[in-house]
Amino acid sequence: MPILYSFRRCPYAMRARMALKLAKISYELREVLLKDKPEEMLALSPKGTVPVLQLNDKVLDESLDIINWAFAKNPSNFYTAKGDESKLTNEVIKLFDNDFKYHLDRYKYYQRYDTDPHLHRDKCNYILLYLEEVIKKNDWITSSQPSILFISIMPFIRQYRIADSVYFSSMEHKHAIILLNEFESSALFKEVMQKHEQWSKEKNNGTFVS
Ligand SMILES: N[C@@H](CCC(=O)N[C@@H](CS)C(=O)NCC(=O)O)C(=O)O
Repeated sequence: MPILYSFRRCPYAMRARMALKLAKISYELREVLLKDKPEEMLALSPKGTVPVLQLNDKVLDESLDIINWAFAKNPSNFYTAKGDESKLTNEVIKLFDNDFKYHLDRYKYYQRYDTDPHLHRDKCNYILLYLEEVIKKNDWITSSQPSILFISIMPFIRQYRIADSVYFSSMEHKHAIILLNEFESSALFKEVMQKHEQWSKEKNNGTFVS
């Protein structure tokens, strides 16, 4: 059975858990605390980030690799991007993983980074306004079947909203607001956000997820 080392609130782990759920893959979930990572996880992936998926024949320690592996196993519950949609998916995910995440961290944790939060909040906003245009031209993104693009970027937009929800709701990016509401009220999101106690080898308290 695959083993997933995960941290509940990590956006990368969140999207990996959603992909496994959509692909109906059963696995053992081991909840990790980032300040107290288990040796077993570090032995598999010394870079020390979650999620890490241990399979029989390999270890996947990048969330997008986990998502693509799950999709290849069973794509039936995902929206399948066609032609240029795949290219757009990769471009937008890259924009969120790199630029949006960079500015989000400097907005949320401005004291740690010693930055101007408003400057970084505005940079995130530009990206959300760009996303508005992308969604307007590509209604498949709002398809009832979640796409890889949707599950990959929504956890970051959620973090952005949590940083200042009044401000978020007052902004121009209406499509992103609607999408986020759909995302947070979905059964998929609720299922992958269940709480689990920290895993340890001694307690052997992994959770069977199916
Ligand atoms: N590129 C990685 C990024 C994963 C990542 O940065 N995860 C964070 C948690 S959200 C982490 O594990 N950070 C290590 C730490 O804080 O010690 C992926 O997509 O899986």
